[in-house]
Amino acid sequence: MSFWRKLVTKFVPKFGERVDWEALLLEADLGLPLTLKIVAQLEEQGIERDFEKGQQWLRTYLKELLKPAPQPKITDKPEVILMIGVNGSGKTTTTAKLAHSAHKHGRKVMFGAADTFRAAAVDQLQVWADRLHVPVISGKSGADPASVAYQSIDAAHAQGIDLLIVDTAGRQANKNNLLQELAKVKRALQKRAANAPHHSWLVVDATTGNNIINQAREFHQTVGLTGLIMTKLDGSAKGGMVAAVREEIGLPTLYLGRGEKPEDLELFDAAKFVDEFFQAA
Ligand SMILES: Nc1nc2c(ncn2[C@@H]2O[C@H](COP(=O)(O)OP(=O)(O)O)[C@@H](O)[C@H]2O)c(=O)[nH]1
Ligand SMILES: [Mg+2]
Repeated sequence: MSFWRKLVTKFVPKFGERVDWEALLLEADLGLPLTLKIVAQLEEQGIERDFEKGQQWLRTYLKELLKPAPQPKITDKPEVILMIGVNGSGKTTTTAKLAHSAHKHGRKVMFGAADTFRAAAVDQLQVWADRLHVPVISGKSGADPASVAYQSIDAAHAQGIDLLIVDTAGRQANKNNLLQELAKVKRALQKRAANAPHHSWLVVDATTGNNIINQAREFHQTVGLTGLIMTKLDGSAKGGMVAAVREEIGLPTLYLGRGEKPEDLELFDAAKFVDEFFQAA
């Protein structure tokens, strides 16, 4: 049974009584502000008691809300993506997936291994780089991530790279250190190319549910994000948080991760996502 069906069974009474939209939408991970806004609009239209009508309206509303924001056309070389997110969210795996996809378009890719917090992190990126034949610029374990980032953009310029993807750490002694470190990495890239990074993408794990909104807010405040990538949607996670993040922070979802292999990356398609969200509803 789809998760939405389960929720419907739980929150929508069979006869006459009020549908508990608020509980239903919160359980679907839409977050409080968006939930309250939707409930108010259902009531305003007088369809809050008609579940089928309400659900139909909600589908259209979510498709509209999640419509991808037009992405700027980047002509700089290299185009630089900064990968951001907490430990284990899927940054390194997504870095590999993005390289795989760029290769299909004939682009030359390079990785910057700015997760110097753990030696294993550099090794993990190196394994992907070897498999995908991508050059990597990395520092020693414990090296300054900002200097690795600077070296990588410098090398990418020198080697005529089309796309530089800078992988970063998701952990530090404390959260504030991590945020400051990311801000410093960003400044280092800017020193070499004023428009870099062209993209600062937050990678979040769909299974972490509600906490995603707090992560997005914090990273956005300090680093300034331009897009969201949600991973691990191949599991039981529902992904309603992409709507909460769009509503509360204005951040568009760009890609979805649906597995651990390089090809398991999907361009975000709002209509498809919403249809799947309500699957079998
Ligand atoms: N099932 C699934 N696993 C994923 C996905 N993306 C990443 N992973 C796994 O999640 C774990 C952490 O990923 P990693 O890229 O190392 O996260 P990082 O710490 O943010 O760099 C690894 O075991 C990955 O294979 C996904 O879309 N689906
Ligand atoms: Mg990593």
